[in-house]
Amino acid sequence: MKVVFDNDASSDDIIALIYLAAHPKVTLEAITVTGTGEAHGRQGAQNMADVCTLLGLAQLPIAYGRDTPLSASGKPFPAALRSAVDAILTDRDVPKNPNPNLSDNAVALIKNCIEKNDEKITLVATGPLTNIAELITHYPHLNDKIENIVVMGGAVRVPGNIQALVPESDNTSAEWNIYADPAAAEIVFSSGLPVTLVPLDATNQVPMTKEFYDSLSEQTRPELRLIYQLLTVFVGFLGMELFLSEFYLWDPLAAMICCDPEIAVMERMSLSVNPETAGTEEVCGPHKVNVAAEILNPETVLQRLIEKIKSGLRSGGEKNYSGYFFKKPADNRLGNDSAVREEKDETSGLRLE
Ligand SMILES: [Ca+2]
Repeated sequence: MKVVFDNDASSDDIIALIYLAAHPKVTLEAITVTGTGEAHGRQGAQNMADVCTLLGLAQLPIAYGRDTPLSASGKPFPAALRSAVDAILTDRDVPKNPNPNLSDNAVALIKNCIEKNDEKITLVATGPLTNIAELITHYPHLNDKIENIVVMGGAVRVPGNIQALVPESDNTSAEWNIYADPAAAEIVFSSGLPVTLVPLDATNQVPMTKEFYDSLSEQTRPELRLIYQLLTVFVGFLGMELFLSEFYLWDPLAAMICCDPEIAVMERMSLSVNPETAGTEEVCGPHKVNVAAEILNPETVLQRLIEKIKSGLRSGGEKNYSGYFFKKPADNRLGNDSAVREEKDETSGLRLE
């Protein structure tokens, strides 16, 4: 499965990227960052380039998109949150990518990826849909080369999440990725293209658990340690109780359903975005999308996420990853010897630190 990962460079987008990079079914063709999401486009793209270095994908093409929504009514994520997300990798164990393959035209990058490939491309979209909507608006002749658009977004039969970031809002129906650019979401939902939507209805079914968080603290792989560090930021910010009740792995679940759709029960629905509220509503319409309505065995999902990442990383050679993690400068703390030390660690039970 050839994937372009369009995202907004927040913690769970990064975890989704780690999952996609490790999944044996997936070949990542490019990463695009929307300028209308949690991170600012350029900084978000640089951050994703840095994570790619950790994953051995230092030269993966990355681009960021326009910083204004297609929708006049689109609302930006709160400024303080955006600044925090821009700084998400500060003090993390992630090497800087000194020479990223970075450009400023996300839509052109997706277009080029689709055009150059004989195989159809799957778009995984875990931020506002600005880039994807622009693509399908300007280049409709490429529609039949899009295998699927897997979207994390919307709240169909459950409340939205605007008040989680803006408590004074009276909006109880919208989900942030749609709220930030409702017109873009409407274009995607009504496009007639194959769309798989992973809304809050699905992500709410996989709550964070203390056991999962604690188990990550035991992991020594740099990628898994990064996941632990990213989650620990939220534990520090929210406190453990709120972290466990309010934080979900929204974007990784979309990535998992993209790769293994059998973990969800899908319902076919026609959806429209309410122009007043940006809520995602079931309507009678000609085009239907696949909506992840129910997660099967939700209690196994978090462990499955980690196991898939671990097994994918172990077979890294198979995916031909050849970057930072597998050949590193000797003076870096994630240097060559750490892989050796880690292997010993897996057998001896010793911790790296
Ligand atoms: Ca996201």
